[in-house]
Amino acid sequence: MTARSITVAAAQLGPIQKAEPRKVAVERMVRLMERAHRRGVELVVFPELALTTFFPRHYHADITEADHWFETTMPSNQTAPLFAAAHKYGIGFHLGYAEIAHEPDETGTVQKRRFNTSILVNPDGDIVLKYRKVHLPGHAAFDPGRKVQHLEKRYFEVGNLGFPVVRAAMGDLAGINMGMLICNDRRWPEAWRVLGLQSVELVLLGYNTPSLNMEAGGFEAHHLRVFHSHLSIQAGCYQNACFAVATAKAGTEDGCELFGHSIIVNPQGEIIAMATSWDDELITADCNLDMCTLGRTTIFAFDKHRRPEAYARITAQVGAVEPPIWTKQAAE
Ligand code: CDV
Repeated sequence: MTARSITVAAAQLGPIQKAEPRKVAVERMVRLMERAHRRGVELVVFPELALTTFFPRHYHADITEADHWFETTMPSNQTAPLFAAAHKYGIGFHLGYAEIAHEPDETGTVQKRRFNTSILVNPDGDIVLKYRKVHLPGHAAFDPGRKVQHLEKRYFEVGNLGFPVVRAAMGDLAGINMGMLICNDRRWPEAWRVLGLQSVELVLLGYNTPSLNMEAGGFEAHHLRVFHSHLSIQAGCYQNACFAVATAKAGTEDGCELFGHSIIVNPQGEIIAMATSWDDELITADCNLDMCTLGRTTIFAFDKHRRPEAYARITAQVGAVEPPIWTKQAAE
């Protein structure tokens, strides 16, 4: 029996400064796709908000002044070279970008809506999956107490597509179960489990994470930032028996340091490739998807061992509540 295998790449991007036009960012990405092709890669994963600087660090009192950071069509003239490169080299790609969509809101009224979005594109240029970030970190109003703003809650709505998984052809394989997370989502086991419950085999994930915790009231050591990122992704892969390609934007962008450390992880939770620079860098791995079988037929055979009747709090409650206080009388 031949293995179900795909060669994937995390195409880490070095910093994209505020003044850097999309054209330059796209040229850098096309160069990474050329390099990927030379290495036999079949699917390339770019970071979150890959076309511009991480603009939620910049405050605009009038939100429409931020519209130039968003894409209104995909592909567009500026992003078309990515689709052309995918076609030329026969590789798929994952792209994170800021999306403006004119769509009905919950009342049915068509509105201009803004999302932090990622798409999965096949070599024919078809968008086979779209995801909109659910876990938006940061704040909505300017915070004078912060050295660097993180205004995702100002510029984006919470994603309204859930956590979809699609089975689609990619590389030499007729079908791979693929899903997506965006940056902060990777820290939430609920998000991974929703993907796991759809038999995801490959999770595509882009991120922009500062080296310093700008919110930290107390001290948080530098190295723990990378540790927590890797810990979350490795746990997500192990507990859901899947691979992940997690791609960072790295280096000093608009004076703010992003820690990079892009990784590819297997269903055992092992890191099988890791970026070591803070620059444009391609890391690759051969993923034998048959490796997903062990976890999902043994320890994490969901159909045999999950106990949803004991998990009601997961969907019934948002914040944590205090437990009852133990007293001797009550215990008797
Ligand atoms: N872009 C992000 O979602 N960044 C968050 C930071 C702000 C903590 C992250 O979880 O990496």
